[in-house]
Amino acid sequence: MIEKTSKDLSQFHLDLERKFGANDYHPLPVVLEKGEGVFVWDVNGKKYYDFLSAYSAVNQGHCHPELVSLIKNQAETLTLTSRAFYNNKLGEYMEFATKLFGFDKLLPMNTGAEGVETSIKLSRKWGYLKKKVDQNQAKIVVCNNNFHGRTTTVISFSTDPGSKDFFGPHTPGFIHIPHGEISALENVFKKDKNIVSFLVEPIQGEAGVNVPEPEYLKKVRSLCSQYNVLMIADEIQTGLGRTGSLLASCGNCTCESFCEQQSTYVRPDILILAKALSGGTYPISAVLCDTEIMEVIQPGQHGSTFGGNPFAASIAKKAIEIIIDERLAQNARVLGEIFRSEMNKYIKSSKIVKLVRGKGLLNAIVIDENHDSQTAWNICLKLRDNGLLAKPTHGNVIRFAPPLVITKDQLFDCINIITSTIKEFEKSI
Ligand code: IF1
Repeated sequence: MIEKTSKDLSQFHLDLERKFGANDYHPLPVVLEKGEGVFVWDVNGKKYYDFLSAYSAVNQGHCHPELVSLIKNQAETLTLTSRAFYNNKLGEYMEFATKLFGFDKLLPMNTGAEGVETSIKLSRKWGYLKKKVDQNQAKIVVCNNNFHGRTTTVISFSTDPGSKDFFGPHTPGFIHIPHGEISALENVFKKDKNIVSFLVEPIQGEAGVNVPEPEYLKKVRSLCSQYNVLMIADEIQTGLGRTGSLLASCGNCTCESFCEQQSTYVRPDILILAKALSGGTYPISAVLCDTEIMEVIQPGQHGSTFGGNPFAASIAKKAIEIIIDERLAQNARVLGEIFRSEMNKYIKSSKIVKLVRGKGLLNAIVIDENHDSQTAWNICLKLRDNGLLAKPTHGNVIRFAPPLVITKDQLFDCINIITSTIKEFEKSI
């Protein structure tokens, strides 16, 4: 029997999850019960800066008051109708989002992985109906070290053994190339006429926040056009302000006046959004593209019980409005520059941190490879003790991605926590 002791409430909840839950995660030992803006509190009342933002789902900050009041109101009015009927929220959201991102149509789903699945189905069917690829011959190009979700088809093209091994048989029809290498993309396009799409993360998150050279996506765009291949941008993590613009890849955003490098942005054929599309309140994803592609799916050929429900539709519209109204992309851009420049000053004298990389407020520090991956984990434990929550990603990399509502003063406070924690750690080794 697991009993609640008064000393440390965390242990009670940890034990419950460990005893009754699947062992599919290895969480940092901290049990949270409350969030507000950039902060979260644990069950003992200790306050932390959240430097993960639920993997960039909470860009708008925890429990954003406007989202909370809308949710309360909509929960009392209407939540789910299924798509067997129309509802009075979906159309307005679709109009708003398609106009904002510059596409004709939107298809609503729930999780990110479902959005990716949808883009795979769309591009394959487009390949058969429009590009005239022979039945069942369609191929999709993906990148090594990609992360696009956990469904059986999506893990079929993962290159991470932990994600895919023993879950086969795997879905065929995927070709791998290195991320960021344009010549590799051109080589496969030249060789294979059955390629229907290229699925790409503008910045690879799970692989350790790998930012390609600035012209990469532009070159991808032009190669895709040249070879009649659909460019699919998975902006599930990079989109909605995170990397300092509304989208990491798409120039068709409302912060044009702020996007001084507008010409470097490109428009994918299919755009996938999720995570922050709900401000972290509810699973909402969306796939956007033009009619020529979207029309390949007809009634009965795709869908989901919850996708496009009035609850989700009103949340998504508000979640995007908050990002625009509060200029969160602009904030991410300015504060991201400060973060990397301050971290670089510190790294010059650091014995264990090798570099900082990232864009906007999606950043990571790399720990010297002389230290094993336990080092990143141990640093995260110390950061937790000092009031900041972050999580190591693959290898010896720590990702830093606070909610985009973070202020400059708060950021400096956090830089101080991070650098002094690592200094403390350096002394102890
Ligand atoms: C986990 C990473 C982040 C994603 C991109 C699709 C999805 C994700 C680019 C699927 C999801 C998550 C899920 C999460 C860990 C996480 C992650 F470390 F694995 F890479 F965010 F950085 N495309 N990313 O990043 O979306 O179906 O989960 O809604 O716990 O596995 P989903």
